[in-house]
Amino acid sequence: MAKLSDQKKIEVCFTPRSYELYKSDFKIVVVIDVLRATSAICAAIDSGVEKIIPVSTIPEAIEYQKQGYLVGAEREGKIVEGFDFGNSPFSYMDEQLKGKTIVLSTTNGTMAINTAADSSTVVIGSLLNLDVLCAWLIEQNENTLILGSGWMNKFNLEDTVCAGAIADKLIESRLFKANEDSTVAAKFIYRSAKENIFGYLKASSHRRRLRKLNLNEDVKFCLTPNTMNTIPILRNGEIVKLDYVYEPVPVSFK
Ligand code: 3SL
Repeated sequence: MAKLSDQKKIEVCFTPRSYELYKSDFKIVVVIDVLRATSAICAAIDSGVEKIIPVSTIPEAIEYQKQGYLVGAEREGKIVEGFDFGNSPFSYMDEQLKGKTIVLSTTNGTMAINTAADSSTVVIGSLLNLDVLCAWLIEQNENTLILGSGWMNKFNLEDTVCAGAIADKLIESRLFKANEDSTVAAKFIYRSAKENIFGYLKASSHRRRLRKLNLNEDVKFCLTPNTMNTIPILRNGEIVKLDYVYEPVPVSFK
């Protein structure tokens, strides 16, 4: 076990608006928007999309579209009229998009990514890449902040479950410690949810919102942990695939 004084910090910030309160002293920021922006980004990069440029506003997205870029734009769960895609991970898992650059603007997720862009390292997390991300974070052994995208700067449950899963694994490694109650709360919420995340989130506001839009398949996909071994990373304003080889521990040795 690392000496207590050598342990690195792992903390959770629930919303982009609180980021200023947390951000000092963290070398790595993990941005999550489980439903659905960061899950869609993980799926896209894992499927061979070369780059994603996250933009916060629709006018910025329009500017890129005028320059001929493929652009995805989502607001309140729906595709914004006139754009190529919305925010469904399935739209980005397409052979034809291999090697392409896509510009993406979503209600909360891309804004959270851009909020954290001043940090020296920003990586994209979701339940889909949970284990690979935790393995990489443990190897980096740096103070790490998990930034949840929330919903319009309010707390949300699905990002908290995912943040709690990451925090729990890092704390279990004994190389990391948490001081903030947000991190303690996220860890306990994850532990209550982990046996059936889909069921646990049944009453959450965003699951209800997406259910009304008939997007349950997207939700099931986004809430299934460890379906990919890809970590997207923000470099100079563009999200690309981090070069990292992950060797999962076989279940029998866990
Ligand atoms: O808020 C966001 O960035 C989106 O992920 C919301 S939605 O899942 O596409 O509705």
